[in-house]
Amino acid sequence: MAIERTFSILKPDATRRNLTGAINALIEKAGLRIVAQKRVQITRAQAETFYAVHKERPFFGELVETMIGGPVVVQVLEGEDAIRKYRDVLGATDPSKAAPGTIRKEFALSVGENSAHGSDAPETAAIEIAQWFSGNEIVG
Ligand code: RTP
Ligand code: MG
Repeated sequence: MAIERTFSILKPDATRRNLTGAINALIEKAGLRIVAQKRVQITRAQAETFYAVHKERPFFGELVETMIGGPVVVQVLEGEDAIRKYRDVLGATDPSKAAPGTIRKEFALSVGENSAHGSDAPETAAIEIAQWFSGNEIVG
């Protein structure tokens, strides 16, 4: 399996409850390396662009409001099979359906406040990483 990079966001519900370290511990325990990380306040325009794939969905407005409701931590994670592995560590979108030990089972409050995002494919990972980090901010 190739070494990959994926993009992660620790969402406002996680920063608000001071859970970024606890989530990072699960990320690192899974064998993923945090090769870039910064805390930012996302603008409305950035949130709308980031989740543009969902713009026709009924939850889009609520999703944007939630993502701009407080600071987030954006990250690049590196490791073997990183995209799939991080999706496994995140668990199901709905925390009530997430497996024990996953980030969303352990920490998420609801579908809307589900603590973290992970890219879903190599193409989206590349786009999302480039949207948030310049090359010299990523140190593998
Ligand atoms: P993410 O993109 O944040 O990693 O989450 P995901 O792939 O597991 O789920 P996705 O289908 O991409 O949905 C993006 C985010 O929208 C919110 N959502 N709300 N109310 C609802 O039915 C609903 N469905 C999705 C979630 O916060 C989800 O993470
Ligand atoms: Mg998604």
